[in-house]
Amino acid sequence: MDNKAIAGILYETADLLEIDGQDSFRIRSYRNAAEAIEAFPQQIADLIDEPKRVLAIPGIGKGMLLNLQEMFKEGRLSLHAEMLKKYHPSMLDLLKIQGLGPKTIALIWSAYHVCDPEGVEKLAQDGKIRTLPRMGEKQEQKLLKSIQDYRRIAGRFLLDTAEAQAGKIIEHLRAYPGIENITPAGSLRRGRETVGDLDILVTGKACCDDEERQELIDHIIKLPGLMDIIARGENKVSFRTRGGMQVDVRLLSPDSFGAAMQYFTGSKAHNVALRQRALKMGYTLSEYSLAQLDNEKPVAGKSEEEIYAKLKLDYIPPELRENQGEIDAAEKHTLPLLITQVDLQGDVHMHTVETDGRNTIEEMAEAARAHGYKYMAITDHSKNLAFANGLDDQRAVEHIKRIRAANEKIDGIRIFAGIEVDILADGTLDLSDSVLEQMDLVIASVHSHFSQSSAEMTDRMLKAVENPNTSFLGHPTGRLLLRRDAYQFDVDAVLKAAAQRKVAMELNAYPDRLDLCDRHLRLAKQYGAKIVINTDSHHTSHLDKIRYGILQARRAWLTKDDVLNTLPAEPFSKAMKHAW
Ligand code: DGT
Ligand code: CA
Ligand code: CA
Ligand code: ZN
Repeated sequence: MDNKAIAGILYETADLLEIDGQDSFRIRSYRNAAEAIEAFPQQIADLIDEPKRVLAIPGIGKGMLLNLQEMFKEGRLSLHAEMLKKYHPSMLDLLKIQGLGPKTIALIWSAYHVCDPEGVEKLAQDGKIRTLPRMGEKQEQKLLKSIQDYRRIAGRFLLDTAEAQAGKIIEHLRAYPGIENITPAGSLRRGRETVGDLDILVTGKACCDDEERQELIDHIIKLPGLMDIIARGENKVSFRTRGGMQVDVRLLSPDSFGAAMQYFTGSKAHNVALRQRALKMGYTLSEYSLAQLDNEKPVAGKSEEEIYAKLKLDYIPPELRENQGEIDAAEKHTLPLLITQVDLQGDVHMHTVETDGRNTIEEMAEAARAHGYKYMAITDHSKNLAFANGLDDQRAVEHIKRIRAANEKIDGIRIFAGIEVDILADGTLDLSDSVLEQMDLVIASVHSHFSQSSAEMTDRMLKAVENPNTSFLGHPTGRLLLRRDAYQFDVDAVLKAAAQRKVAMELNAYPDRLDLCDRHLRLAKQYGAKIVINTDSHHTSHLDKIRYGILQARRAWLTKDDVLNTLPAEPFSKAMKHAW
């Protein structure tokens, strides 16, 4: 169990205790422990045999230590299981509905003994929610919409979660004799912002013989963390993991591996278009091969490259396979040379212990240098973000001095002094102009008043774009994937204004954000707005998450030239002052 999984169970336990009406002190102890573990930089699994080190984590007492030990030993927490037995596991589904907290769930339960999304939806449709204490027609309508949203996102996973799960499967199979290749296909390979189920393709000698295949499947289903088997066949097994993710593993002979990669990478829309093209050229394309239409003789199948080549197309990178014009472009040899991770010369959005980060300036700098970056920026929060201990004018100026001093001290990387300043409700920035002017770069971000009207939010963002100190807008739409929608505003208007003022747009690579999204990035490029790709790291380990941003940039057809932090330090710093 990793920290995220442990924290998840503790959060759920806290919520269940609250539904159960238990005392607030006990509830808080579970929530505090969950927060502490979620943010803890080391894996608890590595410390669990050293109780002293676990107890040294703030928020973890003796009782919580026993809980953690139980979780590692039994793979479950008995209190959590008890509560789910007392109510019903569907309570956990209800808790995932945005805006439906333990208090309301308890209210619904005590009035109607209903605890599943469908049941609550029915109650709302029948007007039975509005009659509850503290509820009304408006809350009832909001709840109905939240249940619809929940349906849309349920069963999907963030890219990093999906990638980690794929990694575990690859690890589990790596040493198995007779396997040549194990690779994820489907939406994960295309880098889609969320993943439904995992599609894993396996090939090698072990996949060529009926008996050996069954032995391999016997091994696959010994995967740690596998919960139940959904289907098992001759060359395929589907199962669910404890985290609720469905995985389809397919075993393929090397002759058809390329065809299978092509087919199972999708997208479906891309495949349909490609198959039509094949038919027009006298071929048939399947998951087994590209073959002659008349005599069914295979002409390609070992690799994707040969399939695209036979179809007279340039190779189409997986990220582009969404039937958004890529087949035409591949035919005309006009596919863009997509940006890659090595093109990036710096990461310029990160936080330190001065606000809500976990590491110092020096630690972040060393980690960024180890990443191969030529420059970076420290961009802590401003005072409006009180819970993050944001900087006021005076602390911001002192922080600039610390950043400059670190830059002097540390060789091999240039450290820019920056800030992530809040865009206040009226569109002004949270710090004085005289302070912002001293920064090498200023990220302007919305962190509050998300529910303003679209007109107000648009004005607010336009005002931030017009502020001469703004270098780029941070996570411009504010969405949190699978959790919170983007706030309402006129995206086109803001992108156009940004292009005109030479204010850039961030592609925040943090897997919960991926903001701007691929569609908006492509729009930004159309309008001539430039992009900066950053991790928004709050810990040195987060710098790795840049790859999820690169995937989205590639899905948006972006090249090196579209992204400012591919520039060397000098021209980049000028670009942060609107000169490019
Ligand atoms: P997901 O799982 O919802 O994140 O999205 P995908 O793209 O991974 O979709 P999935 O798992 O249903 O299927 C994996 C790939 O297999 C898909 O991208 C294309 C291919 N595929 C699946 N079903 C069909 C189909 O009916 N027709 C065609 N042409 N391709 C299909
Ligand atoms: Ca899939
Ligand atoms: Ca699938
Ligand atoms: Zn932010």
